[in-house]
Amino acid sequence: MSQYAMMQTLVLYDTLSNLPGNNLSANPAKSRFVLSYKGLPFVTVWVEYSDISIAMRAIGAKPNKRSDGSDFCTVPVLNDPNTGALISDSLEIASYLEKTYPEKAIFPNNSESLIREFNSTHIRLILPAFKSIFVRSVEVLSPASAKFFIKVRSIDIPLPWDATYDEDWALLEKGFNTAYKWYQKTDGKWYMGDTFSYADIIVACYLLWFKRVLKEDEWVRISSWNGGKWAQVLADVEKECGIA
Ligand SMILES: N[C@@H](CCC(=O)N[C@@H](CS)C(=O)NCC(=O)O)C(=O)O
Repeated sequence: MSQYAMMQTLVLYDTLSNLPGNNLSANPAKSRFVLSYKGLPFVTVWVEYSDISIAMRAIGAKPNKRSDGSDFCTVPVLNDPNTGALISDSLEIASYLEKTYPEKAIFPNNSESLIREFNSTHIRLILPAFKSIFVRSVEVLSPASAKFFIKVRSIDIPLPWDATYDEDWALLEKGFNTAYKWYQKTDGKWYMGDTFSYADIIVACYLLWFKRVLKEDEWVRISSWNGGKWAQVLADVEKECGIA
């Protein structure tokens, strides 16, 4: 019998797209990968992007502030009926799951604070790609969600968005070259060498978002960089987490 056979099923709130299998966003994917890696029983509730804030507020999720000062709620949100916890934010969810279900560590060797910093550093490396990724994300949302997405995301990344800016692609390649150098510093396929961690989940979940929304030739371009490292990292992490 599985160690979690007596457990109640956890609920992950994620956002909906028109793509087969629904999933789209990187942050909820991080939580899904952790739940799956730890072998925890969970179901996903899919929320229309334009309804996330209202729906998450209604279940009591903690609000955040947009940079224009307005309140909003985000996904992922995790509800754990075994403890009564209701957690917002992918990093807090990872931290909660690690503390509550420590088997199959995602922050091995006390690496949580370092990996928290790594999360922001990695986002900065891939930020130049966001205009392209936003354009493509809009294409797989419902009309109402596409309109809402443009309204709220352009607060931080102003319009116009274009998926073909050569400068953005050059900056993105530069960011991946840096990430590649860091991977090369260790002996083994993971960021921490032979030791799998949440750092690899972070890298993979942004790649998954790119792969899901980009046109095929755009994804092929990313996958060709650094000797095919990025398609390989995504495939390795999916396998390690028992996804796909
Ligand atoms: N720091 C948060 C960011 C989550 C986030 O930005 N979620 C987006 C979807 S990926 C969202 O819910 N946006 C709703 C909105 O802006 O109204 C995390 O890591 O969970």
